[in-house]
Amino acid sequence: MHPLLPHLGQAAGHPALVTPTATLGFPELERAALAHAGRLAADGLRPGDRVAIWATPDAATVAAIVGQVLAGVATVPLNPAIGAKELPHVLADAAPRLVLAADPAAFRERTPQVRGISFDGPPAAPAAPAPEDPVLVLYTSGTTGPPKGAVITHGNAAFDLDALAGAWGWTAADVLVHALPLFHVHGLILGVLGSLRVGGSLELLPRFTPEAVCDAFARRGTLLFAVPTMYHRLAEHAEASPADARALGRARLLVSGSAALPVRENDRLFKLFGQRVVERYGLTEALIITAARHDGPRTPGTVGPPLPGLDLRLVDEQGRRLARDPELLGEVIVRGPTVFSGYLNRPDATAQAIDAGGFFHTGDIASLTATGELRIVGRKATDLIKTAGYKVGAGEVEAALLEHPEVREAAVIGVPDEDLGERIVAFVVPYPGAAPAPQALIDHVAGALAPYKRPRAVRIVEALPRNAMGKVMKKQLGEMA
Ligand code: MLC
Ligand code: AMP
Repeated sequence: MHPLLPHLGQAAGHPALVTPTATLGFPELERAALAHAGRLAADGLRPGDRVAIWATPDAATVAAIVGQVLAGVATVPLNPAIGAKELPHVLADAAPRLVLAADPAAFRERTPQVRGISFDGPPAAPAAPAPEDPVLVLYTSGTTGPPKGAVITHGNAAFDLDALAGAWGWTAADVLVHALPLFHVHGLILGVLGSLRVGGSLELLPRFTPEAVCDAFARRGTLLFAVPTMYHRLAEHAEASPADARALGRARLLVSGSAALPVRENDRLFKLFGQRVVERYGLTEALIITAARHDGPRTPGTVGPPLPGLDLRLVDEQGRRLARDPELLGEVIVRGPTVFSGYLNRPDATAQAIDAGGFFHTGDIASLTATGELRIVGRKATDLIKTAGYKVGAGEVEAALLEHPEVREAAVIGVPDEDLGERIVAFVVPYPGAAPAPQALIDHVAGALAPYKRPRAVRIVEALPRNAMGKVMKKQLGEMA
């Protein structure tokens, strides 16, 4: 029995994975995964090596990732829409032994070394990973600089998933529906590894549309994982389609996370679906650290209590622990088995993020309610933007804009948005005589980084508001936007 995926190979009586083109039971999934692992071993890969994979949402990609889990090889998932500037950085930093894709032809131009996933290897004997062995390297943005690779271990994932299964009564009887990308914690660890770990059924939708999600619930879904932008679009859809509202309302549990769900939206969902969405909070480096329970209070505006086994605290600017008092705001810090082992090749950044006591500093500002639920109110750094559930550093967008030949200065902010939570807006000062078209600059960022990092609006200005020190006053930009 594999320590992370104990149900693999067991006859469950229901499929492990359903996509529009494939249905795999646990035994079939294990066979495919072991054949892939065998092929990797025959190619000389050893536990601890890294393999990058273009994270397209299909059964072959999931089976390959599972095979890599069994082989003890760490997976580096690549966003299929990753930009031209970011891809070389990730490949150089992660230095994967192989780059794989379910459809290699689609990625050959960007990665000439890419290979197809093949399930014709001699079945491998699964490796027995230790809890501290890496399972995934997930690239995540900071305020400035290129994304860093967060190294997540087998132990991190197993502990977190068990805590969430406990909080949500998540069992083999559940059918999880998700349409999240497979290159972040939410879709890959919670969605894919979580469903397989509890032995449930995973219905993986290759692309999010409200219709496809409601249809999956009309057929057999019991559990939904989605970001607030998806819930917003589901609400818009359900208001016009009562039958779909009823289908989703029959869900056992609707879970929201990765970004703030406004109270007003939460109430709207409650009216539409007849049940309160369950919120949970986390981040790439510490996985999910708080969650409302299926049988506990679901207080709008809060993200539930800390998961059992984690030491979560609020600290003031001097690092002093704050008492549990709804009036006291502090930074969330957390210590425990879900905290990652560090950033790949970045001991400096790791030392900055994890203090001497082993606490990871999240950068999120929150208070604790009298009943111990976390209420997130903001972020320490204004230069981190959450848009449609994706984290984007203002600095990386500014750097991409500055590489455009017509851009002399650039400043990027997040502006509140009903659909996206925050919308990326760029202010650009062109070189004298230049007149860049806003759409050209938007396309430039979408191509250099990834479409989700593109500004939704670009304002051409003569100068940026700066203080006496020459620093751009982003608050003023917010008022201008
Ligand atoms: C538009 N597009 C462009 C473009 N303008 N492409 C290139 N250049 C341009 N200038 C394209 C987009 O690529 C996309 O293409 C289409 O237009 C629509 O884009 P969109 O409106 O931006 O997004 P959409 O496809 O509608 O997706 C919305 C969404 C998505 C909510 C489904 O944002 C999403 O999946 N978010 C989830 C993020 C997530 O999983 N976060 C978890 C992080 S983990 P095309 O071809 O695709 O149509 C974490 C920890 C935790 O946070 O706690 O969970
Ligand atoms: P990422 O690095 O992409 O994993 O994003 C992590 C960040 O998303 C956290 O630091 C929070 O700022 C934010 N986040 C995640 N879940 C929630 C939530 N339920 N409510 C508010 N913010 C959230």
